[in-house]
Amino acid sequence: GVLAIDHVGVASADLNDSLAFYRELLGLVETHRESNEDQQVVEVMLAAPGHKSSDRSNETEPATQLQLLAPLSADSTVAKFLDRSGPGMHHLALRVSDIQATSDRLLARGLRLLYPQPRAGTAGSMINFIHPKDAGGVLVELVQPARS
Ligand code: CMX
Ligand code: CO
Repeated sequence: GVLAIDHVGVASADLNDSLAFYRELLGLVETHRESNEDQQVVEVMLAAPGHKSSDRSNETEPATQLQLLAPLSADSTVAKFLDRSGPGMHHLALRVSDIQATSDRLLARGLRLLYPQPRAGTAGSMINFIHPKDAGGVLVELVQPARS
């Protein structure tokens, strides 16, 4: 089942602008950064200070994070989103214990997943997406974290 809200994805036309806002002005802490060639995005993960993901507390569960997304190329899905909608909220990511089991349950109910098999997500996780038309207008990402 769903364990937590893993992250909220925000599409950014300029990562430096977004970091000036969320990191410098609002004080969120950068926890991770990577390029995902498969998704054609650069992503920066941020967490509130004091949460485990920012390495400043003893909490056992990782915090919900903010995922800033910038396109690596013009054919990135995030580039298409920015062209059509401009920068802003892009997706809601739910952390699941077993992405295959969750996918099977959704598929059995007739919901559309975007990929036939999970793909590589942040930090070795496995991800898939529920089509926004089958999720009340929200692009919902399913994330099974890498085993720690
Ligand atoms: N949130 C909500 N609705 C969205 C959406 C979003 N992010 N992106 C598109 N839509 C809507 C469109 O507005 C459109 O609605 P209308 O038909 O009413 O206009 C509908 O979905 C279908 O749009 P489309 O043009 O057919 O599809 P797109 O080419 O825009 O692709 C999607 C949409 C979801 C299939 C594509 O963005 C995708 O494959 N996403 C999954 C991968 C991804 O988002 N990667 C980046 C994040 C990686 C990560 O989190 O690690
Ligand atoms: Co995401």
